[in-house]
Amino acid sequence: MTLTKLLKGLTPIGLIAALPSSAFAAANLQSDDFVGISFWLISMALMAATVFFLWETQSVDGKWKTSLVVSALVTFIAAVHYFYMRDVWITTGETPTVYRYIDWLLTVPLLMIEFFLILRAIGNASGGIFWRLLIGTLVMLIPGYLAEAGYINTTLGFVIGMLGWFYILYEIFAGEAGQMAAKEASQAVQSSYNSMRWIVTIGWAIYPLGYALGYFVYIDADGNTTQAASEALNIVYNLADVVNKIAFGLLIWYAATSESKN
Ligand SMILES: *C/C=C(C)/C=C/C=C(C)/C=C/C1=C(C)CCCC1(C)C
Repeated sequence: MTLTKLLKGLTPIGLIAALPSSAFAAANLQSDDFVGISFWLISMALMAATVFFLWETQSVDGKWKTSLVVSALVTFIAAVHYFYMRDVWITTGETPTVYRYIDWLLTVPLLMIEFFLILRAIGNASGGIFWRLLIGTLVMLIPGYLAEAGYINTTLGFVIGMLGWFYILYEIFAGEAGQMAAKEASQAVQSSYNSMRWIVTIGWAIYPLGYALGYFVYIDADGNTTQAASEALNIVYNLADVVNKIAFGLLIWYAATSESKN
């Protein structure tokens, strides 16, 4: 039993520890490269969070185990992408757009599953809710990628992406999902639904802020982005990930442990 538990805890650590070596050769992190340092710190925090969430599945009741595993998958996938993004930034000084969006494309739908699991704990959540949230996610992320990667105009990508985000907000506040949550549910489930709303409203707002700094604020006289722009964009996206992946996972963990003990 103890051995199984130990293995369960050690497997993710071993897996994650082996990953940085598969990213390209470790570059030299400069002491004044604060964006690079933030990539480094957050990749470690994401690994630690993964191990923590997996470990804690042992001490929560059945329905919460899945939620914690999903939180762990989010931080795990992000940790791997952070290793690569960190190397891109440190070796080239460029914004790791492709890795960033592949990460989001995987982790944001997982967060949607997380929301759906919370809703299901409240009552009979229809599959339609999940699909609508997923469509909102794609409308938010795909134009963002196309714009950041230079395929479409950055204002156009921003506007369409914002519409996708507003649609998600509509769904969780006023749509079927919002109405379901207003119905009777335990204290812990209600509080995790509320945290979810806060995260999607305030936590997610940090991303378009980073985008705006990167493409609309720190531009030079010719309208081109500057070094300050890519630094602002990356540091703000990184902080947003701490809030929306690690802190959000901790909120779920808090709800799960408080409901499991009484
Ligand atoms: C773990 C990663 C998460 C939760 C990523 C979330 C990303 C967003 C909420 C991105 C939003 C954007 C807009 C609302 C406008 C267009 C630009 C984006 C893609 C940065």
